[in-house]
Amino acid sequence: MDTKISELNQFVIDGQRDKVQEAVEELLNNGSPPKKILDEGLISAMTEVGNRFEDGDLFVPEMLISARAMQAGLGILRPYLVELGIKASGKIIIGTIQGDLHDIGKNLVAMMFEGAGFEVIDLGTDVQPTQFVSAVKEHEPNLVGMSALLTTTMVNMKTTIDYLSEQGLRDEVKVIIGGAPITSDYADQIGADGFAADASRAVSVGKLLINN
Ligand code: B1M
Repeated sequence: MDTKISELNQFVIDGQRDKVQEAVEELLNNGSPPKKILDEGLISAMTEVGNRFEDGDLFVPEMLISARAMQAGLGILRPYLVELGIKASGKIIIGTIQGDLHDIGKNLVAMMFEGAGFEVIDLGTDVQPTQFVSAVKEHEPNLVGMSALLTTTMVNMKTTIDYLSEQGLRDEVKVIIGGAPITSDYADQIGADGFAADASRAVSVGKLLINN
């Protein structure tokens, strides 16, 4: 990895947003290929952040700060990637389930997917089953991600999965769920394809589900 790219990598890990932006601009000005900046500068840094989080060496606030720094760099890089027609690793529609307004964890999951090179369509909070279904029809994602923080709203995940089936879309997507009250058993019980306990594992599970 060249020096500038490894510096960028470290700025993302350290969550230095301004430095990340400057480094991406400098790399682009010096002719570094946008795909290399994405893969070696941003995505690999977020992979490392995820690994450190899973090992307990880094916590949610630091992961959020890194994710925001990564997003700042991605903001500069995005037009170049669009121009090159770089294909995302996958597409995920994500939202906090109907009746639930908690979005800190969901946002983190969304950012980690973005950091892994996914196209992320974030439907926000209090997302009705009909909204998930419309979004699947419109965007044709590989993955649908649902987050719930309340025992009273987690049941709406099943309603959403059932509605996807009713609309003939269940086989078109893999469904991954998470949030504080969610367990792997619950995911099995309601017919989800995957469960993850945290944002970093959500990406690993999502990639496995779509064989990526
Ligand atoms: Co609320 N709240 N809250 N709250 N809130 C909890 C969840 C609660 C456990 C607090 C408590 O009583 N101890 C409790 C739920 C009890 C229960 O259902 N068993 C609770 C309650 C009761 C409520 C209200 C009903 C309170 C009231 O009004 N009486 C109300 C409900 C509003 C609503 O949603 N309709 C309410 C409101 C709020 C605030 C608005 C004040 C605020 C939310 C702000 C926001 O999100 N923008 C809030 C907060 C902040 C919390 C706590 C304190 C923190 C949640 C959080 O952000 N954690 C929470 C207590 C707690 O969890 N300790 C609590 C940090 C975040 C990074 O973690 O969201 O778990 P988390 O996400 C993790 C994993 O779960 C996982 O990855 C994330 C990162 O590693 N994950 C996924 C999450 N989604 C995933 C999706 C995946 C995979 C992994 O795949 C797609």
